[in-house]
Amino acid sequence: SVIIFITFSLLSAEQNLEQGFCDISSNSCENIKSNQKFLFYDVNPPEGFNLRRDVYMRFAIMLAEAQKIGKGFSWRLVLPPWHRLYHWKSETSASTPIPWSVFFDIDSLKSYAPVVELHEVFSKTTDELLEIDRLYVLHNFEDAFENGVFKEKWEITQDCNYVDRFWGYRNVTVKEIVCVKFQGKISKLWELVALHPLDRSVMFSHGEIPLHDSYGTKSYWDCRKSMKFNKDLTRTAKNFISQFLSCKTEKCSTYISIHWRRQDFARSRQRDIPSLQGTIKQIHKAIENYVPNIEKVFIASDASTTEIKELERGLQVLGYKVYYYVPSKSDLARYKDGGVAIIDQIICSHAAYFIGTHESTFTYRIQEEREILGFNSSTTFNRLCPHTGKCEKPSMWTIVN
Ligand code: GFB
Repeated sequence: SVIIFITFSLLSAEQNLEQGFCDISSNSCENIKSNQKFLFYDVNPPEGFNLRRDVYMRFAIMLAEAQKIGKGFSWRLVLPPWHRLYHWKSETSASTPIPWSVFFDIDSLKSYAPVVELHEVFSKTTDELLEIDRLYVLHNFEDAFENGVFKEKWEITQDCNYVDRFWGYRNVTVKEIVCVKFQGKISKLWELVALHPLDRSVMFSHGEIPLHDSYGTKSYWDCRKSMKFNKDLTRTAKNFISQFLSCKTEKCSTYISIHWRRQDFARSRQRDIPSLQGTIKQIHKAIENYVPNIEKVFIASDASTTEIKELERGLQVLGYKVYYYVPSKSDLARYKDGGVAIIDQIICSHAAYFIGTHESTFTYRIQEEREILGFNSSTTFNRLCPHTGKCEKPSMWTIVN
């Protein structure tokens, strides 16, 4: 019976190993942990930085939740390097893929989910060549509703396109490509992973298609809290706040902040945003109504210098002091467009009052940061309104601790 027992436990460990699952209490776990499997993903190329942060959270929560119920211990989420983002226009962001550590505190990310940088995976490969076992190219069903009902489902299909960018790396390839129509929550992706239990590396393209398992829950906020920024970026933002906005505390009472989203957003969503003169009036009105003692206005924006100068002049005429963060050449080279945008977000997060742009994910991430900092939600969920027509209040996604 001893022999039978040993055979059985070896077999089950082997099966577990194959499936990438292990029971936390079993001895086989250590063995499995050393046999890591890698889950890669990428996102629709035109999507911006802050939507991508949300997609990261969906995957990070998928892995962290699987671990909580004692599954998926061998899987590591590979942080997809930042490469050629549409909104990043400066030369310093142009060609080389950027690791997550430039923008985020990796130890903090790791405290929530089992993540690794792509270069850490490369360091485990031979010949600096990475061959992913299977790539699932996700795409939407033509019609999300069947007889008016939204059902979670997936279906393997014959054809789909994958422009193999692999985050700008030429030395990454895949062995097999599978096209899948998918709709539903992200944890449903485990069903696809389970189709090929021997796979040790799996990739999902169009990672933006699967939905959050549970948006706004404690897990969501635990993950969100772990997305701390790179310490250097935080230090630079705080120095700016202290030097120009006269505040040395977490919650400042000395300035109001505005996220004024322009560029492609201003072109494609004209019905949701005010004109430049309208923006000036709304900032003035908000200060008068809610923070009448404040005279410092911090503007975060992707607007052209001409537009910003015009906004500044309009506010100065009304007696305000206007601030915006302009990186030195060396800071831009170090932080890149992504880091500069994060510095803008951090400065907005600490203000006494914040006004954002309707449906901009850049604004959403600032609102979350302010929830984490403990601001009263009424100082956070405010938006610039269009000149005419409806102006719905932003949804309040308040923190769950
Ligand atoms: O972050 P994001 O997804 O926000 O994309 P939206 C906007 C990008 O523009 C940011 C830059 O990641 C920055 O690179 N940007 C915007 C800014 N506002 C600022 C700012 O105040 N300061 C600085 N420094 N940079 C969506 C996109 O953008 O807008 C979609 O995700 C699409 O792809 C849509 O383009 C129209 O949610 O605002």
